[in-house]
Amino acid sequence: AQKRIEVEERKSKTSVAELQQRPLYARPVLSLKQFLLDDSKTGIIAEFKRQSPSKGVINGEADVVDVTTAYTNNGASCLSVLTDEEFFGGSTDDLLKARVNEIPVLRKDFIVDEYQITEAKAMGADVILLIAACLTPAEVKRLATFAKSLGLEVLLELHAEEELEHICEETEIVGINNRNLKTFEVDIERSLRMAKQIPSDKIKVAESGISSVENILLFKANGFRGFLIGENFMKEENPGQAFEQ
Ligand code: IGP
Repeated sequence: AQKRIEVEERKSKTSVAELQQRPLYARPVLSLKQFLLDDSKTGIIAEFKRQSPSKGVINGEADVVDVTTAYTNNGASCLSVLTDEEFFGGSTDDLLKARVNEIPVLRKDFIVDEYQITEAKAMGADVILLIAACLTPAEVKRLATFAKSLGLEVLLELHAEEELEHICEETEIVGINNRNLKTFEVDIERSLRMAKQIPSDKIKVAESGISSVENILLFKANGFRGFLIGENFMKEENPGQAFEQ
Protein backbone atom coordinates (compact mmCIF):
# COMPACT_ATOMS: atom_id res chain seq x y z
CA ALA A 1 0.00 0.00 0.00
CA GLN A 2 2.85 2.35 0.91
CA LYS A 3 4.38 1.81 -2.53
CA ARG A 4 1.08 2.56 -4.21
CA ILE A 5 0.68 5.82 -2.27
CA GLU A 6 4.19 6.87 -3.28
CA VAL A 7 3.49 6.13 -6.95
CA GLU A 8 0.19 8.05 -6.82
CA GLU A 9 1.91 11.02 -5.16
CA ARG A 10 4.61 11.10 -7.78
CA LYS A 11 1.99 11.03 -10.53
CA SER A 12 -0.01 13.94 -9.11
CA LYS A 13 2.89 16.30 -8.40
CA THR A 14 5.34 17.39 -11.06
CA SER A 15 8.88 16.73 -9.85
CA VAL A 16 11.26 19.60 -9.07
CA ALA A 17 13.57 18.30 -11.81
CA GLU A 18 10.71 18.55 -14.32
CA LEU A 19 9.83 22.08 -13.19
CA GLN A 20 13.44 23.08 -13.68
CA GLN A 21 13.27 21.84 -17.29
CA ARG A 22 10.32 24.08 -18.19
CA PRO A 23 11.33 26.75 -20.73
CA LEU A 24 10.07 29.64 -18.58
CA TYR A 25 12.21 28.52 -15.64
CA ALA A 26 15.35 29.76 -17.40
CA ARG A 27 13.92 33.10 -18.52
CA PRO A 28 15.56 36.26 -17.10
CA VAL A 29 13.51 37.72 -14.25
CA LEU A 30 12.16 41.30 -14.42
CA SER A 31 12.81 43.29 -11.25
CA LEU A 32 9.70 44.68 -9.54
CA LYS A 33 12.01 46.77 -7.39
CA GLN A 34 13.40 48.48 -10.48
CA PHE A 35 9.95 49.00 -11.99
CA LEU A 36 8.65 50.56 -8.76
CA LEU A 37 11.64 52.87 -8.42
CA ASP A 38 11.16 54.15 -11.99
CA ASP A 39 9.44 57.52 -11.59
CA SER A 40 8.19 57.51 -15.18
CA LYS A 41 5.84 54.60 -14.28
CA THR A 42 2.53 54.61 -12.34
CA GLY A 43 3.59 52.24 -9.53
CA ILE A 44 0.30 50.39 -9.95
CA ILE A 45 0.39 46.63 -9.49
CA ALA A 46 -2.76 45.67 -11.40
CA GLU A 47 -4.40 42.47 -10.27
CA PHE A 48 -6.28 39.83 -12.24
CA LYS A 49 -8.79 38.39 -9.77
CA ARG A 50 -11.92 36.46 -10.79
CA GLN A 51 -13.43 36.08 -7.31
CA SER A 52 -12.63 36.57 -3.63
CA PRO A 53 -13.88 35.28 -0.27
CA SER A 54 -15.16 38.75 0.66
CA LYS A 55 -16.91 39.59 -2.62
CA GLY A 56 -17.75 36.25 -4.25
CA VAL A 57 -17.55 36.30 -8.05
CA ILE A 58 -16.15 39.62 -9.30
CA ASN A 59 -15.53 38.81 -12.96
CA GLY A 60 -15.59 35.08 -13.54
CA GLU A 61 -15.40 35.10 -17.34
CA ALA A 62 -12.78 37.81 -17.90
CA ASP A 63 -10.15 37.03 -20.54
CA VAL A 64 -6.78 37.07 -18.83
CA VAL A 65 -4.76 37.99 -21.94
CA ASP A 66 -7.09 40.87 -22.90
CA VAL A 67 -7.19 42.31 -19.38
CA THR A 68 -3.49 42.02 -18.53
CA THR A 69 -2.44 43.34 -21.94
CA ALA A 70 -4.68 46.39 -21.47
CA TYR A 71 -3.29 46.90 -17.94
CA THR A 72 0.23 46.79 -19.39
CA ASN A 73 -0.50 49.11 -22.31
CA ASN A 74 -2.21 51.59 -19.98
CA GLY A 75 0.86 51.89 -17.75
CA ALA A 76 0.79 49.23 -15.01
CA SER A 77 4.18 48.68 -13.32
CA CYS A 78 3.45 45.04 -12.52
CA LEU A 79 0.72 42.40 -12.93
CA SER A 80 -0.60 40.40 -9.98
CA VAL A 81 -2.24 37.12 -10.94
CA LEU A 82 -4.12 34.90 -8.49
CA THR A 83 -3.17 31.23 -8.86
CA ASP A 84 -5.15 30.02 -5.83
CA GLU A 85 -8.11 28.00 -7.14
CA GLU A 86 -10.07 27.29 -3.97
CA PHE A 87 -10.76 30.81 -2.69
CA PHE A 88 -9.95 33.07 -5.65
CA GLY A 89 -10.84 30.96 -8.71
CA GLY A 90 -7.36 31.48 -10.10
CA SER A 91 -5.04 29.06 -11.91
CA THR A 92 -1.53 28.41 -13.15
CA ASP A 93 -2.97 28.78 -16.62
CA ASP A 94 -4.02 32.38 -15.89
CA LEU A 95 -0.47 33.27 -14.89
CA LEU A 96 1.06 31.50 -17.90
CA LYS A 97 -1.22 33.53 -20.17
CA ALA A 98 -0.47 36.84 -18.42
CA ARG A 99 3.21 36.14 -19.09
CA VAL A 100 2.86 37.42 -22.69
CA ASN A 101 3.44 40.89 -21.18
CA GLU A 102 6.95 42.25 -20.65
CA ILE A 103 6.43 43.65 -17.15
CA PRO A 104 6.99 41.91 -13.78
CA VAL A 105 4.34 39.32 -12.83
CA LEU A 106 3.54 38.52 -9.19
CA ARG A 107 2.32 35.03 -8.31
CA LYS A 108 -0.47 35.79 -5.84
CA ASP A 109 -1.02 32.72 -3.71
CA PHE A 110 -0.58 31.32 -0.21
CA ILE A 111 3.03 30.21 -0.34
CA VAL A 112 4.24 27.98 2.48
CA ASP A 113 7.05 25.92 0.98
CA GLU A 114 9.98 25.87 -1.43
CA TYR A 115 8.16 23.69 -3.95
CA GLN A 116 5.60 26.45 -4.63
CA ILE A 117 8.45 28.90 -5.21
CA THR A 118 10.09 26.58 -7.75
CA GLU A 119 6.64 26.25 -9.35
CA ALA A 120 6.30 30.06 -9.49
CA LYS A 121 9.62 30.30 -11.32
CA ALA A 122 8.54 27.57 -13.76
CA MET A 123 5.29 29.49 -14.49
CA GLY A 124 7.32 32.53 -15.47
CA ALA A 125 6.58 34.63 -12.37
CA ASP A 126 9.09 37.32 -11.33
CA VAL A 127 7.87 37.96 -7.80
CA ILE A 128 6.27 35.83 -5.08
CA LEU A 129 4.04 36.89 -2.22
CA LEU A 130 4.82 35.85 1.36
CA ILE A 131 1.98 36.56 3.79
CA ALA A 132 3.21 37.21 7.34
CA ALA A 133 -0.10 36.03 8.82
CA CYS A 134 0.53 32.52 7.41
CA LEU A 135 4.22 32.23 8.35
CA THR A 136 6.65 32.61 11.26
CA PRO A 137 9.49 35.16 10.93
CA ALA A 138 11.94 32.23 10.54
CA GLU A 139 9.85 30.77 7.71
CA VAL A 140 9.71 34.14 5.94
CA LYS A 141 13.49 34.37 6.12
CA ARG A 142 13.98 30.81 4.86
CA LEU A 143 11.51 31.15 1.96
CA ALA A 144 12.72 34.63 0.96
CA THR A 145 16.31 33.38 0.92
CA PHE A 146 15.26 30.48 -1.30
CA ALA A 147 13.31 32.76 -3.67
CA LYS A 148 16.30 35.06 -3.99
CA SER A 149 18.55 32.10 -4.75
CA LEU A 150 16.32 31.44 -7.80
CA GLY A 151 16.52 35.11 -8.78
CA LEU A 152 12.92 35.86 -7.80
CA GLU A 153 11.90 38.91 -5.77
CA VAL A 154 9.65 38.80 -2.71
CA LEU A 155 6.71 40.94 -1.66
CA LEU A 156 6.20 40.48 2.08
CA GLU A 157 2.62 41.25 3.11
CA LEU A 158 1.82 42.59 6.59
CA HIS A 159 -1.56 43.53 7.96
CA ALA A 160 -0.90 44.26 11.62
CA GLU A 161 1.76 45.91 13.76
CA GLU A 162 2.69 42.60 15.45
CA GLU A 163 3.93 41.39 12.06
CA LEU A 164 6.64 44.04 11.67
CA GLU A 165 9.11 41.51 13.10
CA HIS A 166 8.67 39.41 9.95
CA ILE A 167 10.68 41.98 7.98
CA CYS A 168 14.22 40.77 7.26
CA GLU A 169 17.17 41.59 5.05
CA GLU A 170 15.82 39.35 2.26
CA THR A 171 12.42 41.07 2.12
CA GLU A 172 13.14 44.27 0.24
CA ILE A 173 9.56 45.03 -0.80
CA VAL A 174 7.02 45.27 2.02
CA GLY A 175 3.27 45.47 1.41
CA ILE A 176 0.71 46.64 3.92
CA ASN A 177 -2.73 45.17 3.42
CA ASN A 178 -5.39 47.78 4.17
CA ARG A 179 -7.94 45.00 4.51
CA ASN A 180 -8.34 43.28 7.85
CA LEU A 181 -8.09 39.55 7.08
CA LYS A 182 -10.82 38.61 9.59
CA THR A 183 -13.44 41.33 9.20
CA PHE A 184 -12.52 42.30 5.57
CA GLU A 185 -12.78 45.94 6.66
CA VAL A 186 -10.51 48.45 4.94
CA ASP A 187 -8.62 50.93 7.16
CA ILE A 188 -6.20 53.22 5.35
CA GLU A 189 -5.29 55.21 8.48
CA ARG A 190 -3.96 52.07 10.15
CA SER A 191 -1.75 51.35 7.13
CA LEU A 192 -0.36 54.88 7.17
CA ARG A 193 0.48 54.50 10.88
CA MET A 194 2.19 51.16 10.30
CA ALA A 195 4.17 52.54 7.37
CA LYS A 196 6.05 54.87 9.70
CA GLN A 197 7.51 51.83 11.46
CA ILE A 198 8.92 50.20 8.34
CA PRO A 199 12.68 50.69 7.81
CA SER A 200 13.30 53.42 5.22
CA ASP A 201 15.40 51.18 2.94
CA LYS A 202 12.34 49.00 2.17
CA ILE A 203 10.08 49.70 -0.80
CA LYS A 204 6.52 50.11 0.49
CA VAL A 205 3.42 48.86 -1.31
CA ALA A 206 -0.17 49.69 -0.31
CA GLU A 207 -2.58 46.79 -0.88
CA SER A 208 -6.37 46.42 -1.18
CA GLY A 209 -9.40 48.67 -1.15
CA ILE A 210 -7.76 51.37 -3.29
CA SER A 211 -10.50 52.98 -5.36
CA SER A 212 -9.46 56.54 -6.23
CA VAL A 213 -6.61 58.70 -7.41
CA GLU A 214 -6.88 60.52 -4.04
CA ASN A 215 -6.09 57.23 -2.26
CA ILE A 216 -2.98 56.80 -4.39
CA LEU A 217 -1.79 60.37 -3.81
CA LEU A 218 -2.24 59.95 -0.06
CA PHE A 219 -0.15 56.77 -0.05
CA LYS A 220 2.46 58.43 -2.29
CA ALA A 221 2.73 61.37 0.11
CA ASN A 222 3.42 58.85 2.87
CA GLY A 223 6.34 57.22 1.07
CA PHE A 224 4.61 54.34 -0.73
CA ARG A 225 5.95 53.47 -4.21
CA GLY A 226 3.56 50.67 -5.16
CA PHE A 227 -0.24 50.37 -5.18
CA LEU A 228 -1.86 46.95 -5.52
CA ILE A 229 -5.33 47.31 -7.05
CA GLY A 230 -7.70 44.49 -7.98
CA GLU A 231 -11.40 44.84 -7.45
CA ASN A 232 -11.67 48.48 -8.51
CA PHE A 233 -10.73 47.36 -12.06
CA MET A 234 -12.04 43.79 -12.07
CA LYS A 235 -15.58 44.78 -11.05
CA GLU A 236 -15.96 46.58 -14.39
CA GLU A 237 -17.02 44.75 -17.52
CA ASN A 238 -13.81 45.96 -19.17
CA PRO A 239 -11.11 46.04 -16.44
CA GLY A 240 -8.34 47.16 -18.81
CA GLN A 241 -10.35 50.18 -19.86
CA ALA A 242 -11.17 50.94 -16.20
CA PHE A 243 -7.43 51.16 -15.59
CA GLU A 244 -7.03 53.76 -18.32
CA GLN A 245 -9.56 56.12 -16.71
C1 IGP B 1 -6.13 43.65 -4.18
P1 IGP B 1 -8.44 44.92 -3.99
O1 IGP B 1 -9.24 45.37 -2.82
O2 IGP B 1 -7.91 46.09 -4.81
O3 IGP B 1 -9.15 43.95 -4.85
O4 IGP B 1 -7.16 44.17 -3.37
C2 IGP B 1 -5.16 42.78 -3.32
O5 IGP B 1 -4.54 43.61 -2.39
C3 IGP B 1 -5.90 41.63 -2.63
O6 IGP B 1 -6.44 40.83 -3.63
C4 IGP B 1 -4.99 40.80 -1.73
C5 IGP B 1 -4.91 39.37 -1.65
C6 IGP B 1 -3.93 39.11 -0.66
C7 IGP B 1 -5.50 38.29 -2.28
C8 IGP B 1 -4.10 41.28 -0.85
N1 IGP B 1 -3.46 40.28 -0.21
C9 IGP B 1 -3.54 37.78 -0.32
C10 IGP B 1 -5.12 37.00 -1.94
C11 IGP B 1 -4.16 36.75 -0.98
